[in-house]
Amino acid sequence: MNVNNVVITSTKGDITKWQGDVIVNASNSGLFGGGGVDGAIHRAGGPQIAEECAMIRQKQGGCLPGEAALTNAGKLPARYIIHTVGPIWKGGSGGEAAILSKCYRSSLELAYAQEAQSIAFPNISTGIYRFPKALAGKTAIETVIEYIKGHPSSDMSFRRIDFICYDNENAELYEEQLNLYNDHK
Ligand code: AR6
Repeated sequence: MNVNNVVITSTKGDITKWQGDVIVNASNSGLFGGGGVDGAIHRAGGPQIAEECAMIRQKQGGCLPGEAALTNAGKLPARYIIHTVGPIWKGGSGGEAAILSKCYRSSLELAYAQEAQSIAFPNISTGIYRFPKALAGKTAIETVIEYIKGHPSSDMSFRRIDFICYDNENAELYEEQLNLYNDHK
């Protein structure tokens, strides 16, 4: 779909194969690397990424949930990795959706500061952090659309925002939800 000349897509696949300016990583507060998409990004990108994460850790002590930090992309076919920390799902009454929304906003702001034209997001928090997939997808899409609508085209570096879904459930949810927004535009 297209919002103010920014193309928003969802694709099923592996984010480490994505080519563009910024790949977003679903990291942890210590930026330590881990399992899931974080593990895949560090494995495919090589040790340069973890080295820069260690420098950020030394300087600012990592990231709180909702925040984001930028590193090199190592061997990956992108210019940067933005590491954001999603909320751990604890039933929903702890502001998890607001924190998840902040992850997408912080990442877009950081990417915009690098004049990124394209950015790829995984389905943050929907794996090891157990955030319900439907609510996470709705939150992600709404936040991205709001961000674009809140910035005039002259103040917008992005041409393309891609959601890369790894599992079938997320791929189907994103396709459905993007179609829904398209129909109601
Ligand atoms: N490409 C795209 N998406 C992927 C890939 C991939 N290669 N691999 C997994 N996913 P998760 P979280 C999807 O668990 O829930 C780590 O240990 C996966 O299907 O990676 O935010 C961190 O260090 C799911 O939909 O991240 C943290 O400790 C989505 O990525 C913790 O996990 C997110 O799942 C973060 O948990």
